[in-house]
Amino acid sequence: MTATHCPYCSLQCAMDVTPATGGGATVTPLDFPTNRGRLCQKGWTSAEVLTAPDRLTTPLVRRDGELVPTDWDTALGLVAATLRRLRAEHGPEAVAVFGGGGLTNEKAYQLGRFARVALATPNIDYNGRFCMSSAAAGGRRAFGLDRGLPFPLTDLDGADAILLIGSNPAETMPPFCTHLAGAQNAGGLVVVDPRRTPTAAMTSEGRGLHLAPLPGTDLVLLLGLTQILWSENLVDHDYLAARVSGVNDLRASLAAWWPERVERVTGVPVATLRRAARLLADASRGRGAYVLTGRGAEQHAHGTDTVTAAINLALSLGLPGRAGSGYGCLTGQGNGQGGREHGLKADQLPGYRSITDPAARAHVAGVWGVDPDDLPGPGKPAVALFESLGTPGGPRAMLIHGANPVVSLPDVLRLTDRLRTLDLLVVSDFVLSETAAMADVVLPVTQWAEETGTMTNLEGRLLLRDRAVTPPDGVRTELEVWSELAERLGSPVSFSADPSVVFGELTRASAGGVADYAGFSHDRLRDGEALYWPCPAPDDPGTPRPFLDRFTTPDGRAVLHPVDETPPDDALTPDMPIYLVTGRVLQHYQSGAQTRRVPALNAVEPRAYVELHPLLARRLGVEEGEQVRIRSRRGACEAAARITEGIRPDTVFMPFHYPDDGAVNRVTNAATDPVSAMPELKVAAVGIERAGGAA
Ligand SMILES: Nc1nc2c(c(=O)[nH]1)N[C@H]1C(S)=C(S)[C@@H](COP(=O)(O)OP(=O)(O)OC[C@H]3O[C@@H](n4cnc5c(=O)[nH]c(N)nc54)[C@H](O)[C@@H]3O)O[C@H]1N2
Ligand SMILES: Nc1nc2c(c(=O)[nH]1)N[C@H]1C(S)=C(S)[C@@H](COP(=O)(O)OP(=O)(O)OC[C@H]3O[C@@H](n4cnc5c(=O)[nH]c(N)nc54)[C@H](O)[C@@H]3O)O[C@H]1N2
Ligand code: SF4
Ligand SMILES: [Mo]
Repeated sequence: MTATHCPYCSLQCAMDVTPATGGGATVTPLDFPTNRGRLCQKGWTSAEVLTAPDRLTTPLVRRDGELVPTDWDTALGLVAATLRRLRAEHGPEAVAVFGGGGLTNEKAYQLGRFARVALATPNIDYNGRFCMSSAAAGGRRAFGLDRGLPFPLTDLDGADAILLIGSNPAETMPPFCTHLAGAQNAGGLVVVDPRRTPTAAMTSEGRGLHLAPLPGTDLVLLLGLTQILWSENLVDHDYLAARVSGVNDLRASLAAWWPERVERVTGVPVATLRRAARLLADASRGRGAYVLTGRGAEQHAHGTDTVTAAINLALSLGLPGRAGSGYGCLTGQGNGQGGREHGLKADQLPGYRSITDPAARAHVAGVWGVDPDDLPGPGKPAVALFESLGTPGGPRAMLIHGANPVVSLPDVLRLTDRLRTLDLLVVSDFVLSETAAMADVVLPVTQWAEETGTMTNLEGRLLLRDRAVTPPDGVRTELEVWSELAERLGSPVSFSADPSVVFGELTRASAGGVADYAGFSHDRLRDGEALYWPCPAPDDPGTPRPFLDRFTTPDGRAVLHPVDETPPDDALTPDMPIYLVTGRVLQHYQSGAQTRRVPALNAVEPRAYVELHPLLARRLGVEEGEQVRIRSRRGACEAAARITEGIRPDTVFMPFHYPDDGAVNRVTNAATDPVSAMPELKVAAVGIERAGGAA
C-alpha cells in the first residue's frame, strides 16, 4: 500500500494505492486537507486505466499507413535518425515539443531541458496554455506572482462570502466543495455562470446568489460590481492606501459602468448586482471574503482582462494578502501549476524565470552545463505553434507528451490539419489517444502510479507521488525515453532517468527564482511535510501565504490595471444567433482519453450532448434526445439534445470530452488573448439545426 495522490485534477486528492493480485490496483481515499477523505468518481476508478484492455505495451511505428508494433530500439532509432536529418536539413527549429500539465515536475523540467538543450529548439509549449494562462498573466501583472491559490484551501472554510466566477467545482473538483460550506452557511456563496450548474444550485435556499450573465460578459459584470463598491463607499480605503497603486485610474475607468448599463449588457438585474456587491463588502469586514476564477472567466480572447477585473474587485475590497481573505484561480490539471514553473511554457525557464532575462539564462545554463548563448530564446505559444507546423521555416516534427490536442485544441479541424503536414509526429502515451492514432511513432509510457514524481497542486503545495505498482512489461518512463534519445541525438550533456536526481537538479535550477524549490527534496516530502513554494532552503518552512506582508512587485504594492469591455471575438449573426459555451462533466476528464476507457464512467456519459433551454428547443423544433447539428464559422459537430431550464435561453452548452463528430472543438474559436495567448475556448457564435432523426 502506498500513500499517493490522484492522477487527474489539481485538487490532487490523497489516496492509498494497493497493488491487486493479477495486476492493477485498488484505490482508497486518504484524509488530506484538500479532500478530507473524499474522492470523486474519477478518483475512485482511476486505477482501472492502469489495466485498460487497450493499454499500450509496445512501441508502434507507421508502415504503409498502418501503426504496427515494433521494439524500443527500432522506434527510438527511427525517431533519432529522423530528428537528426531534419535538424541537419532545416535547423533545430524544425523540431517542436508539446507537453501537458499532467506531467510531474520532474518530467516537465526534463522535457523543457530536453527541448532546449538536446533538441536546441525554442519551439516548446504545453496544454496549460489552454488552461490557466490568462489567470497567470493577470496574477503576474497585479501581484508580480502567479500561484493559483496564494493561500491554503482550508482558509476558505472560515469566509463569510466566496465569489466563484466561471467555475463549477461541484463537477470539476467535488471534494473541494466542502470548503464552500462556511460561506454557504453564511448565505454568501455567489456563483457566476450562464448555467444553473450543480455548483450554482449550491446557492439555493438562502445560501447565496446565482448570477447568470450572457456568456463573455463577466468583465462588464465585474466592472459593475466594483463600480457599486466605489459609489456606495464600500471599498477598503486604508488597505488601498497602504498596499495598492493605481487607485485613481481605476476609479476613472469605472465611472461609465453604472448598474443599469451593466444589467443591459449582462442581463443580471440591478438589484442582484447590488446584493452581491453588498454581500461581499459585508463579508470582507466580517470573517473574510474570497474571489475565485475558473475557466469560464478565463478562456476568452480577453480573459486576462477579465481576471484583472476580478482582481480589481478583490483589491477594492481589500482581500488579497489579508489573512482569511483573498483572490485565487482554481488551477486545473494535476500539475498545471508546476508544469509552467519549470519549463513547459514557451517563454519560461525553471523557477518561473524568463527565458529572455540574461541573468536567468546564465543561472539555468550553469545548472544545465551549457553555454547561456546556446540556449534558444522564447518559442511560440500553443495556437501559434500549431499554426506554424509544416509552414515554410516552421517545425516539421513534433513530440507530444501528456496531451491529446486532436480533441482539445480550439478550431480543431484546421489545427489538426497542420499536424498532418509533419514529416514526423511522435506521441508518448499509455493508450492510443486520438492524437497517438495520428502519429508516425507511438511510445508506450508509464502511468502515475507506476513512477515516482512530484506535483504542485492548486495551492502551490508540493506533493510526492511514489511508485506504487509495477509497470507492465514493455513500457518505459518518459525520463528513460529522454535519457536515451538525448544520447542518440548526440546531446552535449546527459539526462538522468532517476526522478530524485532530476528533482535535485530542478531545485538547483529554480533556486533564486520566483518559484524557488531549492528547499525541497523527495525525502523531505516523503516525511509528510506539506510544503508550499517558495521554499529557498532545506530548513525553510515554505510559504503558505506569500502576500501577507508584501506583494511580489518591485515596490511590494499590488497594481490596479484599469480594463474595459471586450466582447467575444465571435459576433452573433442572423445565421449564428446563439452563444455556445463549453466545459466539463463530472465523469470525464479533459479529452476523455482516460475516462472514456473506464466503463463505469463512460456508461453515465457515453456521448456528446448539448444543453438547451426549453424555449430554444421549441423554437428549433428539437426534442429531448434528438441529434442536433451545431455549426460555427469554423466547422460543425453533432450532439444529443438535453433540454433543461438550467441554462439561459440564448445560450447552449457542450462538454468537450468527445472526439470525432461529437467534438465541440470543431466549432470553437482559436482567437487568442493578446497578453496570455489563451484561446477563446469558452464562447462561440453558433447556429443549430435538427440533424435529422434521433440517434
Ligand atoms: N470532471 C472533470 N473535472 C476536471 C476536469 C475535467 O476535464 N473533468 N479538468 C480539470 C481541468 S484541467 C480544469 S482547467 C478544471 C476546470 O474547472 P472549471 O473551470 O470548473 O470547469 P469548466 O466546466 O471548464 O468551466 C466552468 C464553468 O464555466 C461556465 N462558463 C462558460 N462560459 C462562461 C462565461 O462566459 N462566463 C462564466 N461566468 N462562466 C462561463 C460553464 O458553464 C462551466 O460551468 O477542471 C479540472 N477538473
Ligand atoms: N472547448 C474546450 N476545449 C478545451 C477546454 C474547454 O474548457 N473547452 N479546456 C482546455 C483545458 S483547461 C485543458 S487543460 C486542455 C486539456 O486537453 P488535453 O491535452 O487533451 O488533455 P488530456 O485529455 O488530459 O490529455 C492528456 C493525454 O496524455 C495522456 N497522459 C496522461 N498522463 C500522461 C503522462 O504522464 N505522460 C504521457 N506521455 N501521457 C500522459 C492521456 O492518456 C491523454 O491522452 O483542454 C482544453 N480544451
Ligand atoms: S477531485 Fe480531482 S483529484 Fe480529487 S479524486 Fe476527483 S479527479 Fe481526482
Ligand atoms: Mo485545464
